[in-house]
Amino acid sequence: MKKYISLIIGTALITGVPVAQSHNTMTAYYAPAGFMQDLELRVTHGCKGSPVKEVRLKIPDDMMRVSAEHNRDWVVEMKMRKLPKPMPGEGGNMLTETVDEIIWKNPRSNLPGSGRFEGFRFRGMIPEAVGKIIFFRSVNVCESGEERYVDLPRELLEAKTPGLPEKLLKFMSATATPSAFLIIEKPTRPQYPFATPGPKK
Ligand SMILES: [Cu+2]
Repeated sequence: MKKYISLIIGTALITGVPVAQSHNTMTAYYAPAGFMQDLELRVTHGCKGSPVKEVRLKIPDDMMRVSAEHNRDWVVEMKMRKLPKPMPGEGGNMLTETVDEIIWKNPRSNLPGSGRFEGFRFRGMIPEAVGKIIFFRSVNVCESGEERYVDLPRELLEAKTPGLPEKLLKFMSATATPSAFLIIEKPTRPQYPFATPGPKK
């Protein structure tokens, strides 16, 4: 306990940003199961003060139909991966591959190493797994060095895990480089078009 408190303080001192923002995170921590959802990865600082020149985001295996928002400051690149078996896409055509990684690079100007944050926007289909927590691994490539936010919790964490808030906080502070997380929640209303039934339960 003491150790992780000193880690938090250490991080805050080094980066000069509030503790809650001191790593790459999802801007919103919750998303409704089965929704096509706008998502954003928030980059809160560079590598020990060095500006960020590239951000790489790994898409979780069970997230499909991913696209990235157009961006006039960063060159956006997508890496694809083959699906284990073809699956139906929008409009009935069969998909054989899906987005594996989104890369934002060669910006008009690098993101300052501290004091400013930036959101990297994309969208995708949230898996139909209410209560599951999915992790987005990401890497900040800086003018000097890189930070790989790729660590996962040591135990399975789910929405129903007892003591989840403390466990998430501990996960986010126990290592220097935790993965960003997203908690899948039960939709409270159907998605547009509202006349059709909502996502399966
Ligand atoms: Cu950090």
